[in-house]
Amino acid sequence: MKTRITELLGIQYPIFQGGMAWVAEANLAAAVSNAGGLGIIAGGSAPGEVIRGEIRKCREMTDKPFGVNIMLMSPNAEDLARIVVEEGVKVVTTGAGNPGKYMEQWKAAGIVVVPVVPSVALAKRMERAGADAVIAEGMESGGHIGQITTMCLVPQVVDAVKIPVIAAGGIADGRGLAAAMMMGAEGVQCGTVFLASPECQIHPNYKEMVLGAKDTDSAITGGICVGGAPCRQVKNRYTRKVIEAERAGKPFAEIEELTIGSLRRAVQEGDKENGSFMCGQIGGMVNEIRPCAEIIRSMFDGAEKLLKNRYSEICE
Ligand code: TUI
Repeated sequence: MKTRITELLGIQYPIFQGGMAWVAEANLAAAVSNAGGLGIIAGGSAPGEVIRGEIRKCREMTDKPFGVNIMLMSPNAEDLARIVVEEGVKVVTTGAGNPGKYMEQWKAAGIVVVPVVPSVALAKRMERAGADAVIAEGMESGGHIGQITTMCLVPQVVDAVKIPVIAAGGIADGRGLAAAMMMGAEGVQCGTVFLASPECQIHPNYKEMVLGAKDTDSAITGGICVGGAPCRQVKNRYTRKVIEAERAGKPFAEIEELTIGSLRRAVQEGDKENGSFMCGQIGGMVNEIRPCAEIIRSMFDGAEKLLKNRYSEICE
């Protein structure tokens, strides 16, 4: 499958692995890149030097392109913005904010910049600021989300900008990929499906939570409290406690106290009760552990068959 994204990045398949904080480290990123997609190391909230180490490790594990995601709400964003330049990273994706102030230094370094956008307005702003492409991420996604679904967001962003659009949120097989391409996307970004890979280094309990989740098993925290960031994860004691506190109108600081360390408790400790197991709504369809190469191959094989045959199947 050849699109402006495969051409721009020199990759075989137009699929990005989402920059999942605490999750997406060198092993996962290298596996996705070696399989022909674009692996991404998540900056998350880790110290800059830790991410520098992951970048160097990833380079040892693959000679293919890979990227780094910078979470703009994180205090490490400034450091990471500099480190990606120093380390000669080829692709930067951003999330949870507007990367405008870093754009000039990244473009001067020849970095391909691909911000995640939750709305048409931000997509347009990013195009004007010099972004090479945008990732239109629907609220089906795990983690920090916007308000619009992938089905509604992707075609509206495609119509609003000239740069390539990558669809994210709710995509985990050939059907999702084919649908995204039909909406005008030139690539996809997937997170949840890669959680269920042997190369993903999360606690085994996290994988169990994803494999066990049904379609309706995610909950959004931060959806009510003022100043909060809406965040989707698998329903458990943690989500019940946070949502209860929000509904009771508890002070922001008290709610924040509950959320601090919750992603680490999921990823590293596998604390099924008190962890935040970020996972998209498509988790209901992710039911087995498969290597990244197999995930990618089956998605593209499936999409290719659909895109070739579906018309004649339904339009006789
Ligand atoms: O960033 C994500 N997903 C994430 S970040 C994360 S770590 C975290 N943990 C707890 C609470 C919050 C975050 C977990 N998952 N996805 C990309 C994304 N970006 N989703 C939404 C946005 C976004 C939101 C607002 C992008 C830009 C934006 O701009 C606002 C503005 O105008 O500045």
